[in-house]
Amino acid sequence: MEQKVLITGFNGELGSKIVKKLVEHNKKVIAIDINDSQEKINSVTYIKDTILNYDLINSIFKKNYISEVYHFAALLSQTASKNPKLAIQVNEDASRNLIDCAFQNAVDNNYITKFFFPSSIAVYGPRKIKFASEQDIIKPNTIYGNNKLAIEQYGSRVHEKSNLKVCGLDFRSIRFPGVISYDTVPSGGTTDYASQMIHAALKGQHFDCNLLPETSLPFISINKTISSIMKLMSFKNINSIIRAFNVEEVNFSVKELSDMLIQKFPTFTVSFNEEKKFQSVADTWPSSLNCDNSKKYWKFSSNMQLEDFLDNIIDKAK
Ligand code: AKB
Repeated sequence: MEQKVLITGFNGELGSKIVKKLVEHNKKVIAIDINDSQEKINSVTYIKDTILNYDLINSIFKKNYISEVYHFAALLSQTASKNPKLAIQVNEDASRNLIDCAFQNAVDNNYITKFFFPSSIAVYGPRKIKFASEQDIIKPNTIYGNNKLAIEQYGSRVHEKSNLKVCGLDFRSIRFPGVISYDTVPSGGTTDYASQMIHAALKGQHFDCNLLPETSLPFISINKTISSIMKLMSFKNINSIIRAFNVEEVNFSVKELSDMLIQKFPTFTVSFNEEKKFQSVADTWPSSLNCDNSKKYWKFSSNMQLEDFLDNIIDKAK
């Protein structure tokens, strides 16, 4: 039977770019999202539905040889906090069902399914720390952070169970910091201020920031995000007990970003009006990340300076 790749949330910021990468790598893709595809690629099978439709998910695995899963369907931090019940249904229950289906189908057919899960710096907390390692304090105090941690832990347990069987699930995850795109402005996330500020500067618009100037967070560009996912999934094996890895390109404070943007766009203006629901979350997330394990186990690398990082995004966004 032909091997296929299942991707959920293909219309999102990450999913939409991963679909294209998978097609470039000649993969046969089944793509599911609650929204219609914004563009159609011939070799992709598009399904407009929700991952809460367990009968659909189960049938996809029953009818296909799913060799890889990329699971992007999720509610981000601020959206999750507004809809805690839906966040648990989507971010946890549906994710567990997807993991279970992938595992059981692979065991029944005696093969391994690689499963990529996008986790988040939201799993860290409750204190803000610098240079956080994967083994650091993991007591998130947001719905979203608990959702992500729950699936990291569940996927890692199923991965260990599969190791004993030599078939089943090969669970791999990245704890993403704020992702900054040159062509999309996300909403629903605590780190979204950075993308929103950059795009406001590009459009010559005033920006009213919901985080305090001294708030530092780690970030990664969309291009590095996509290349990191593809790199992590390209390895035959990741010989690590750690299954969820840190990645970071740069880290900066709100003021560092706004000062650099004002330097590049002299007419750009910024005001600061703290929104407690955003600030209270950002105050529990790390200021920066230790990526040594990612460098060691799957050769992640980055030596980007903030100005170059920003210039790359601005140049692509123009
Ligand atoms: C968010 O801000 O909610 C996301 C994330 C860091 O997980 N961008």
